[in-house]
Amino acid sequence: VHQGVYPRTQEDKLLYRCPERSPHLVGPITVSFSRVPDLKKTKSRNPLVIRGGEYNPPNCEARHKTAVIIPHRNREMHLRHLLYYLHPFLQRQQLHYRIYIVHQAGDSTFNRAKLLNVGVKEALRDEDWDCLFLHDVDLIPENDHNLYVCDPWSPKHVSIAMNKFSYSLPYPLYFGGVSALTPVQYMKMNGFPNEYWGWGGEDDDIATRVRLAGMKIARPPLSVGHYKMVKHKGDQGNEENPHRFDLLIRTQRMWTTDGMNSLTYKLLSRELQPLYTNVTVDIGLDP
Ligand code: UD2
Ligand code: MN
Repeated sequence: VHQGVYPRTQEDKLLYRCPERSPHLVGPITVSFSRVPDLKKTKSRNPLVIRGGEYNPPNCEARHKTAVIIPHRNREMHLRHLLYYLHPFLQRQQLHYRIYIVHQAGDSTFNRAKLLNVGVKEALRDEDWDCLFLHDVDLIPENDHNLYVCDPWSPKHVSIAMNKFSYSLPYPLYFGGVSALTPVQYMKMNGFPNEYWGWGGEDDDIATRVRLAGMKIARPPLSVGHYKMVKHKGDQGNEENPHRFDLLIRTQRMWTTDGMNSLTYKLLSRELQPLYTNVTVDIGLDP
């Protein structure tokens, strides 16, 4: 009905919701890591992104608002690759979005899942996001039909076809990489575990929590869930977690008491960078 007519004022905007299918989608995207993009250049290519890494479509009212939450330490190059591709990708989807980097302070053992819990808590203080995207820093989506919106019924595992695993799902309950939950789904499973320090296991714990909380894992079509991971070695401070198998046996007993309801941390700073909000946090030490 409103084709070709653009809202001009804030009032107009309320009358014009974005179309159900964005006209800006292009499908498959070529992702290359041959040069590391400069943050200033990425900013100038995304002039409508405001401080803190937030965006609203200029000509229509977004149907969805998504927080992208990225656990991070010492991966600046990967972050530059991701921001270069992710900002235009999300804008083509006509989303209201904001990118949060959750930075673990200090150099004690890394804890991905706990950082994600912190990110969710901090993001929900800003806005009533209707979707939370929990996102590794080194994974770049390769098809913009992979919409960064939630499934209202089920937690969604999104990075299902990666170059790293020859573009197929490595095993049925795999939940690593990128996932998307509504805040209600996230709280229903008491969030993610806080007790996995170091590499591995936490993703399988999360997949089990989904089931224990009475939900199922949703996935996009395989052709759409394509991701390219930047090649990397294991990080210092994120060595394989030797306790992960012991922990995984206890998920059923632990999930109701370890998670969002037991989360403690010290917020050290919150900076509004041009392309993202940086949350620096002290999450304590590996016991
Ligand atoms: C796999 C999973 C990941 C997680 C991990 C085990 C995939 C694609 N991803 O990733 O979701 O389950 O295994 O814990 O299968 N990070 C930092 N700095 C560090 C260490 C980690 O920023 O020093 C962050 C960063 O966002 C990274 C993520 O944690 O992408 C996962 O760590 P990884 O990339 O080293 O682990 P990987 O690729 O085996
Ligand atoms: Mn990785």
